[in-house]
Parts: sequence; structure tokens; C-alpha cells
Amino acid sequence: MTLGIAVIGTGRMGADHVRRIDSVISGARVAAVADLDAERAKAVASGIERCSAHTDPAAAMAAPGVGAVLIASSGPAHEAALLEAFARGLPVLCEKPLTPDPAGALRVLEAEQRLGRRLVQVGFMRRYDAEYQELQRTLEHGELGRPLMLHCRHRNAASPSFFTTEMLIRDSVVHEVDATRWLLGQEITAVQVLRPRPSSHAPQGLGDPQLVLFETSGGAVVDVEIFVNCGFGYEVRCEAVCERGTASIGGSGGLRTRSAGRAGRDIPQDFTIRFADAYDREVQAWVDATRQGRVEGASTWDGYAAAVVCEAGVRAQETGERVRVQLAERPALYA
Ligand code: ISE
Repeated sequence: MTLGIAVIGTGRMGADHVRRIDSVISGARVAAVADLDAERAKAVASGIERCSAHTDPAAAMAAPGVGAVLIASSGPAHEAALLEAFARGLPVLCEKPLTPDPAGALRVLEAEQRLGRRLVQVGFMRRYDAEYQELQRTLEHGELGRPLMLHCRHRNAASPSFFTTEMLIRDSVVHEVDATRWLLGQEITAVQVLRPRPSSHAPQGLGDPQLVLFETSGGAVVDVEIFVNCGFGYEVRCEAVCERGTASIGGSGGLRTRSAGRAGRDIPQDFTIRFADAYDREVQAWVDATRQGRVEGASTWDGYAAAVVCEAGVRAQETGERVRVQLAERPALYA
């Protein structure tokens, strides 16, 4: 049976997911949408057959034919929507971050444990990117030996007007937090942040770029350059340095051109383009698993761990100190 999905939040990501469910992937349809902005919700729903528009997420989840929920509203609205989905026993794909703060993430973690089964997949889409998957398999198979370091670069052409220095960690570096945990199969145990003099192209008051350092439970060290106003495009790279060699992804694919005495390739301008395939594969995998009664991908535990590491990262940003990461005990549900 086709899976009816309620999409909560019809901003940039939500609208992109509605388009994806409606015209790219198979096995699902958008049955309802919700957005605080009633006109926006109506506009998104109007192009889709049998799709109702709401301002209240609970009303969208209660709409006829809804069997699962995709949460793409702003981070602070996630917790309430997740708890509402739990009350209805609906499987959820929740865009990152699970919640912006560790306390909220812990409440969601506890609520899911009370249900006694996993309902949530957190939308860390890099886990579905073909290059990231190849790197993960390479590290897991161990042909290069033990990973010693990861060098990561995360660059955006420009940050949106509402972006704050904290968001460099909570909204952007959160991807490297999850990628590090997933690629290495280790927890992050401490965070440090170095802050060069900001670029003169960064908006007033934004500490951009920054260099973020993670230490991990297996003794690896990870550096992340986060630069959200680099100006030239969207670029995400990762090089793993292992005992017997290195493996790197990002920056190498795509169409190459030679013209007017220069050789080059186009650089995507934002993440919806760079990670378009990853988003398609992520949502298709979630729909397939949900239709078979399974839950896979990043779990509520992964979302919680990312929130705790980001909290430590923000404290490291503010204090200039090395901040230890203290996680709760991992519950058996996420073993
Ligand atoms: C944005 O929210 C994302 O998730 C992108 O992947 C990231 O590159 C960007 O910095 C974030 O603001």
C-alpha cells in the first residue's frame, strides 16, 4: 500500500521533500502538510492530489490516510511534533537536528524508550551519499588500517541572514559530528574550537570561519574547517588518514570543462544540489523500511549524541577551552 505522509514544515527543506515524495521517489504520497504560515501550506498542498493543508502539526498527522510523518519544521519545533507522532504510533523521519538542545533530545529519547520500539530516523543525509558510503565501507573493512585522523572541510557560499555564530556548530558542524561517529563507529569525547579573525565577507558579528577539533573514544582526532561565507560555492570534503594510507571524498567529481585557457568544473552552490541524490536515497530508504515495518538509519540516540556534542562545541566556542562530552548511558533499544 502507498504510504501516506504528513510533512510538517513547508519551508525550504519541507517543500523540497514534498516535491521529492510527489515526483521522485516511489511507494509514498504526500497526504497532508502543516505550516504555521497557512498560505504557504495551502500553496504547497494545492499542486498535490488528495493532500490537505493545516497550520497545526497534530491536525496534519490526524488527516485521512496518514501513516508516517516527515518533520522539516525549524529545530525548536521538533520535540513537540515528535511527541505527537509517538502518541499516534507514527514512524518519523526527522530532519536534523533532532532537537537543538540536549535536554530536549533526552526527553525524546526517554519517550521513545517508553514506547519500547524505535519510531524515529534522524535525517543525517550524508549517510546516504554514495561517496560517504564508500568511505564508510573502506574504513569498516579495514584495508587502510586504523583511522588516525579525519580532515574535514565544510564550506557554504553564503549564510542566511538569521545565521548566528552558535549555528556554525549546531546547524552546520552537526553534520561532521554525525559523520565522524558513523564513519569511525566511535563517540566524540572532547571538542575544541579555534577562531581566526573573521573573514571581512562574513556578516557583522558572525565568527566565520572556525576550526573545530574533536577527540574520539578510539583515540582519533578530527579537524573541521567550517566556513559558511566562503563565497565560491558549496563544498564538503573529508580525508581519512589511516595507518596504511588515506582515503578522501568531495571535490573530485562532476563535469570538467576546458575553455578560454582554463580547465575547471562547476561547483554546486548549495546543499540541496550537492546532496540531492543523498536526500532522494534517504527518503526512498525510509519509505521502503517504513512500509516493511522497519526503522533504520540514524537513530534518536544518534540525534541525542549529536546534540550533546554540539552543546560542548558551543561552550568551546564561547570559552576557548577544551570541553569534554558527557553522554548518558546508551539504552539497550539503541544497542
Ligand atoms: C544547513 O542547515 C545544512 O544542513 C547544510 O547541509 C549545511 O551545509 C549548512 O551549513 C546548514 O546551514
